[in-house]
Amino acid sequence: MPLPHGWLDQSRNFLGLEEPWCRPDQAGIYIVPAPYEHTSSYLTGTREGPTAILDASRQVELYDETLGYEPYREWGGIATAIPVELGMKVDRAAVEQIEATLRTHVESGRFVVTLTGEHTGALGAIRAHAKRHPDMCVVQVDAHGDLRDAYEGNYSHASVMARVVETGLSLVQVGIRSISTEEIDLIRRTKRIATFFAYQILDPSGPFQGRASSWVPDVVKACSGPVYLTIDCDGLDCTLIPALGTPEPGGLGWYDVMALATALANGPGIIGMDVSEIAPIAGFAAPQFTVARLIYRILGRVLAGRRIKER
Ligand SMILES: [Mn+2]
Repeated sequence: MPLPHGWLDQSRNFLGLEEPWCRPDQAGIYIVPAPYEHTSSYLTGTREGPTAILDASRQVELYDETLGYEPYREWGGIATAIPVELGMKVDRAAVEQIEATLRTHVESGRFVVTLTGEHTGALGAIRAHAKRHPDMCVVQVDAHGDLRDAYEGNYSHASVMARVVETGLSLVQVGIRSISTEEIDLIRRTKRIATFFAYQILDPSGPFQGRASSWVPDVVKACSGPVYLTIDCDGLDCTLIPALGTPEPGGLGWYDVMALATALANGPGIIGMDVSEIAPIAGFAAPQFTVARLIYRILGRVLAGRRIKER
């Protein structure tokens, strides 16, 4: 049976999965590229990020030695949708298009991973998930607060989390190390925002001594419900992932982000996620490979967390 229209085959899908493991009717996970880029303020190219991640993902090992199985099989497969068609849409219209497309995927009950360009695209995915999971909270891994009220318009990568908080959702920020006075004021005024600055959690001389085993439990405690995880890749250290729209040093390492994802999956649970802000560097695949591997490893932890709760 051919794949239904709208889904990518082994030559282009996430992990290069063959049939039947890439079929949307049986897969427990949907990967949805939404390559939006309009307001990138420094380096451009994030609209190429989703395809670069898909390309690199085909080199990711399918066995997860930390779990002892191949997560894609345990999920029933992973189906990859064709990219959301944005045409010339920008700002509100683009976000609404992403939300409308994501809504149908989320309503199917699958675990949905959105691959977007600039972080703004995540807003549509977050709104689509909030419709189905009104009790969810958003955990944001990011170097930037993204809480400016307006930055080159209301729909920008620098104000995307201000739009999220306006919808009434709680927000937990992790790895923040580039933020304005205006955003700090908003954090102080708003009870629904908890911010874990990079200097507090990652600096060995800070209050948590840079140990994930110290700060991760506090992040989990700050979560008010099941978690939607939005990963702006610049939240990770820019030496680990240098292909970014706005690179910042001093971010999370591989084992930091894995410790966080594992604790969230085993605790409040993760109900959806997105990844953004990869701006590929020609001839340099390591950043997008790292992101592809991160996504796959997190998908394994999400499933392992659900199994712990089912016991
Ligand atoms: Mn950022």
